[in-house]
Amino acid sequence: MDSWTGHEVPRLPGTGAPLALFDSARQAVAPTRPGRPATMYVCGITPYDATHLGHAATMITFDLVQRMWRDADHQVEYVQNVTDIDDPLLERAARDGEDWVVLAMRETALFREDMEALRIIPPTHYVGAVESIPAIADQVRVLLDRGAGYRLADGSGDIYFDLAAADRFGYESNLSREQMLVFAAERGGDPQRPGKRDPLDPLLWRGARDGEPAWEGGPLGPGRPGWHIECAVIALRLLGDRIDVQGGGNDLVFPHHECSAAHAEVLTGQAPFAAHYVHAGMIGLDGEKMSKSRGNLVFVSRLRGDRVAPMAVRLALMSGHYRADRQWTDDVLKAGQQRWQRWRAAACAAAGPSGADLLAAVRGRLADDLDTPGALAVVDEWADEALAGVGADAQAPVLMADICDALLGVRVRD
Ligand code: 5CA
Ligand code: ZN
Repeated sequence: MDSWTGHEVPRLPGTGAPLALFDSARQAVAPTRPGRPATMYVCGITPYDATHLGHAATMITFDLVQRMWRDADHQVEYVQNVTDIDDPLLERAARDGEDWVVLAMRETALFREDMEALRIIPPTHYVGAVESIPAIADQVRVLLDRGAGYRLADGSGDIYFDLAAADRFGYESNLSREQMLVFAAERGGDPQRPGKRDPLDPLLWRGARDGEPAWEGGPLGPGRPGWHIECAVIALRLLGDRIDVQGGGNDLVFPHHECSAAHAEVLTGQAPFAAHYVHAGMIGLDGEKMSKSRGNLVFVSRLRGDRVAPMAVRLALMSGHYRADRQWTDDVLKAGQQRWQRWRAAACAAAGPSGADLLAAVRGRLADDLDTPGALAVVDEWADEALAGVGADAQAPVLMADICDALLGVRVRD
């Protein structure tokens, strides 16, 4: 499907810094060693509601990865999906008496607008689950043929992945089996379902049900794909057998990314599927994770409608570290707005402290597991000094604007 429209990213002088990121599998910060091209897959929205600040924070995180890689002269192939067929989407459409296709199209269009406003560099490929169904069905067939999938004997037509085929299962999330069972039940799995070989076996193909959309699956029978196989197949098709970064929010650590990796590894015979599994913290409101099911959402579009500058929203979300679960509050937004005003004023100063030093410091902070609080503090200090008339580098304000634009995605000059 169509991605959104990007913008020019200024080239910065000198060489970018090599990026290190925390990998959930190794539980450590490790350097990324991108191949040619650098490859990243990020789990995108299920479009049954508008983009909220949690989605925005996660998309900004991976936008920063892309910006750091580009700055270090890597060509980046970035794939993001849209889960445009899934139970929650169908349930919402049914609740509101709406056509699920129209609902998904509308919310995806709004997401694109929000991403543009937040200056997120568009993915190279923006891919829907529905348009990928033939490819997914094909790979489910491969898993079945290899004995890594089985059909439930209850006549439902449902096909499950056999975890016995995945000998490394658990390496990505590092969870105990007890924890896995809890998360599987909470996050779209069905550990209680009778007839499965292992309660944790994930669904590969859901047989057609009355009143639900279904697609031809050839030997699979009519139905629709499971969730984890969707992301595994889209990533493998467009990025190859091994990717540099698999990304998403930390609600996807298990079962989603564990199962996607298991599917991909059985299909390719190569492990690990991703060199880094990178997870953004959850944005919450009033002490709870922001989520569609809880309904405690702050929409990016609502803030835009209230004429809040998207750059101030972006700065507010970057004021915390990407891995930290954190709360959205009025004070966080206010601080983002004030910072943006100060930076804009400083970018118009006649001179300031060394631009080269500022560039090295911002690169250094971001290279260290995307330390945005550190990077913002470095720019704050430069801005305070420039506004106080400290420093004689007359080129620095222009370079400062380019640094904010290229590395942080924040435009401070009109
Ligand atoms: N379509 C699936 C992924 S394949 C999905 O999780 N969709 S979603 O709409 O629920 O979330 C889209 C992305 O935003 C995912 O990467 C998810 O991990 C992330 N996300 C969801 N809620 C939050 C939140 N409160 N804070 C931060 N990130 C979030
Ligand atoms: Zn996904």
